[in-house]
Amino acid sequence: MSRLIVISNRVSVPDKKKKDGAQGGLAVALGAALKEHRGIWFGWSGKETEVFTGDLNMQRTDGITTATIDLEPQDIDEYYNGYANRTLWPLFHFRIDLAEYERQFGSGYERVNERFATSVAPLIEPDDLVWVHDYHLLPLGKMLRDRGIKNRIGFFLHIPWPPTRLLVSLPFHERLVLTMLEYDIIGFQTREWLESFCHYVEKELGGTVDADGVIRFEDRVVKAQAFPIGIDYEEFSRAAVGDTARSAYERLVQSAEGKKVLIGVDRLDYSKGLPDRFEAYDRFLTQNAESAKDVVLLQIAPPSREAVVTYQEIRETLEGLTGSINGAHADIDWVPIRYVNRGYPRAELAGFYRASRIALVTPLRDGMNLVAKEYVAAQDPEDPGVLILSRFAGAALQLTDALMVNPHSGDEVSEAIRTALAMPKEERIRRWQGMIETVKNEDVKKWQKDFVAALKGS
Ligand code: GDG
Repeated sequence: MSRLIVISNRVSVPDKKKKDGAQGGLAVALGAALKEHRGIWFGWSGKETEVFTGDLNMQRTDGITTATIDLEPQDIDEYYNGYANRTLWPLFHFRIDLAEYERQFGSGYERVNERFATSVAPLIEPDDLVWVHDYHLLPLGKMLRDRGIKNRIGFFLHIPWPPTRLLVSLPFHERLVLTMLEYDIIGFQTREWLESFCHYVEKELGGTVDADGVIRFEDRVVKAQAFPIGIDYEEFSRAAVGDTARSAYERLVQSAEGKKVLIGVDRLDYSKGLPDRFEAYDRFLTQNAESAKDVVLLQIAPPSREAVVTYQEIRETLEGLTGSINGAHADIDWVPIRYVNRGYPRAELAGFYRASRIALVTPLRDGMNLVAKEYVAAQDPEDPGVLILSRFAGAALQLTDALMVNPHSGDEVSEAIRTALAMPKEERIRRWQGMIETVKNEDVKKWQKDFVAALKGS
């Protein structure tokens, strides 16, 4: 069997000793694939070094080999906080108003991709399969080819691919996409992002795309395909009925004092639509004064990318909104929004999901969104809650039994909250049954297997 070399910005190894299961499904799935294929996971250590040396820190943990490099402060500024998170992330989430096009970000991004390529290339043996992840490393395939790597190389994009008319606002967009055509296979979360990519290749580069997603451009042949990512259903649904989840469940139910809990769980990121969600909830409270005190919104929002100004701003906006909404509606014995700026262990999250009658998953744009799938997996089959889901999340193409909303419309979201609260148990069960089949069958193990099979060319 070929070895698998996984390359991503950061390396995250599943840690069995962590009883709370603090690891995400992605780390678990990639970890399993690496174990099976005796592979190596390569990426940035998350640490700084004064001068880049390219020295590899190799470790073997629980059957998985990791290799990491340290980066210079300037690399982190320009590549990670700069081009990845201030240029590509907003642009790829359709926010050209927030995208910053600084020339040094672009050169820092290329420099760090070169550094990745130089450091990882010596680890790659002739039969290895190479799997590159996400927007931090779009051009890595080309840089590996430049170093003589002839192996099968695949790339998976975890976030949306923007429409051509937005992507062309990026300086040197052609140069960036051309580097991607050095991969053998390119994976997207959904058909929608796949189609946007193919549209760009045809309209801007003059390449051709056949019905099977095979792209031809000059002497290159690249397969493009959708591989919707899932969660580790087995692990998560088991966690939802474990001891930790049960105490978290009890804690939330008791503190809610008979009120129905609406839950939101999101990294604190402007793509997740949190201000719009809070405003829609405010509208619901105003329009439904009689039932308002029967509900409470728990919003868990761990901080993210705090070095980037737009992330500091979204935090301030939410603090202001929470204050004004709570100030306007609260009473001495009730506060409508519990806004929590911290993360919880996964098993506790599972208990919180199970204790919540409604999940509000309303991103303005999202590659997939795993929270929607986790919420479904954590429900009690006899008395499941209702998923209110943004039509702009990749997950909306799969979880078609959710209550679908336009997250920009406060009226629509407020109406969906009312509908969800009044929904008879039979309808909740029927919708949940439709969704759980997908969550169970299209899980992260299937995603990983499908991608690796495609990468092998089988
Ligand atoms: C990117 C794409 C795509 C959140 N709060 C806590 C916590 N989380 C976990 C959730 C979930 C994960 O973080 C978030 O995953 P999402 O898919 O919702 O979103 P992104 O972080 O933006 O991920 C996205 C994904 O990549 C995978 O391809 O679906 O579209 O943007 O698992 O549970 N976990 C813990 N405590 C928290 O408080 N332990």
